[in-house]
Amino acid sequence: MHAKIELQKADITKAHVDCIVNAANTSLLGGGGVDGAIHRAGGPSILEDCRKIIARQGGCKTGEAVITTAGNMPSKYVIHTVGPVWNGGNHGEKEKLAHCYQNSLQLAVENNCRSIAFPNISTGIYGFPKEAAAQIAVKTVKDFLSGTNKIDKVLFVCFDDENFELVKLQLDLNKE
Ligand code: AR6
Repeated sequence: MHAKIELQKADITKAHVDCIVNAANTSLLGGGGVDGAIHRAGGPSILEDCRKIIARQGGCKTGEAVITTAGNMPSKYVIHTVGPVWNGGNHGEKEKLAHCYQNSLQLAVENNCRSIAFPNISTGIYGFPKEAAAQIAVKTVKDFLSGTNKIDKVLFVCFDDENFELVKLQLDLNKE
């Protein structure tokens, strides 16, 4: 594998990478959690870009991803992906969460981003169990990276200790 994977306990809006990923909702109009933090830190140009996307294609479906400016943040772009709402686990939640990571990485490559930071998509307001989410995040990112040399760095940015420890464990378990 060509790329480095790093883990941080931090605020993703401060990450110095080509693109940061937002855990958005299908409306793309903003919300709480990391979505609120990203819109606040980046400023109104992010919502302006979101409105253009809405005009073109409606919102964004669960598991899919779209790209906007990062406004005033250190990164160049925000990739907005919509994680699944946890609904017991028998409604395709795991597959949809994997699609979020795959589609975000694909969009990063298409936009010549060589470094990308992910938050723990769906593990806040959307209620996805954190351990399963960490497993899916690490496995999906590793699988993607094994098939490309167009990404140099993937950063997992965890906001809370529990996610940090769970992602750390998955990274340790999956060391080559
Ligand atoms: N940097 C990194 N991670 C953060 C930050 C931050 N600044 N702030 C929160 N987190 P959530 P979801 C973590 O609820 O579950 C929004 O209203 C947080 O600790 O932001 O996918 C959207 O508009 C958690 O681990 O996203 C949607 O409606 C992780 O980010 C809905 O929430 C995800 O928590 C999406 O829910």
